[in-house]
Amino acid sequence: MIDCYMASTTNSRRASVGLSEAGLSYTVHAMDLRKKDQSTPEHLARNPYGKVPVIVDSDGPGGKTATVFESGAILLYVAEKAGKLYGKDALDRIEVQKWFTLHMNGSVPFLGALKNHPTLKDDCARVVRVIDDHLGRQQYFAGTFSIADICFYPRVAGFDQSVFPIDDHKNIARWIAEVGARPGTREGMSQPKS
Ligand SMILES: N[C@@H](CCC(=O)N[C@@H](CS)C(=O)NCC(=O)O)C(=O)O
Repeated sequence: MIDCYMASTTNSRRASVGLSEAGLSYTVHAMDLRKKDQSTPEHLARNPYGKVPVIVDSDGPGGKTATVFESGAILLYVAEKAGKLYGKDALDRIEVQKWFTLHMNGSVPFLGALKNHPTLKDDCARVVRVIDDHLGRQQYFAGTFSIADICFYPRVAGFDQSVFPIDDHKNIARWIAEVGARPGTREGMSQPKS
């Protein structure tokens, strides 16, 4: 059984979309960040950083319980557990790893911080141009839909266009529409229900 501790945030939805797309069943525990659910002793035992998302898998490696924090680590865990979403072969896995790392270290933090740090506009424009060019050449970041797509999608779905006009980039807009129509992605994006 997998428990997913999450809130209505883009970081959290990276976890729920990953779980849904991997076809793993999970129970959502909605955390109220305003009430500081993330700072309780119970949650700090799951994640000493006191953040969401966190997943707890009672059937982890060797049948032991695995607790995973950081949305990127959660996606890697889910892909490995399910044997899905991690490239179609060894070469393609390298593509997944490159784009996953670029998103986690570059595009996602830049776009997330832009609203409060307008000086990041040039950095955002640069990385968005690279992403748009790439998605003009292929359907997904790697050869098949993967965690490289999932880690980026919640950040840009419904992105505030007045902060950055991401929808003006036609290949990214095409990719957002396609990924957003996937049943697993829709299911994950609809969490938490309450
Ligand atoms: N790098 C972390 C970021 C997680 C994060 O910042 N979570 C926020 C919600 S989006 C949070 O838990 N904030 C509550 C707090 O910092 O007390 C990840 O990707 O999981």
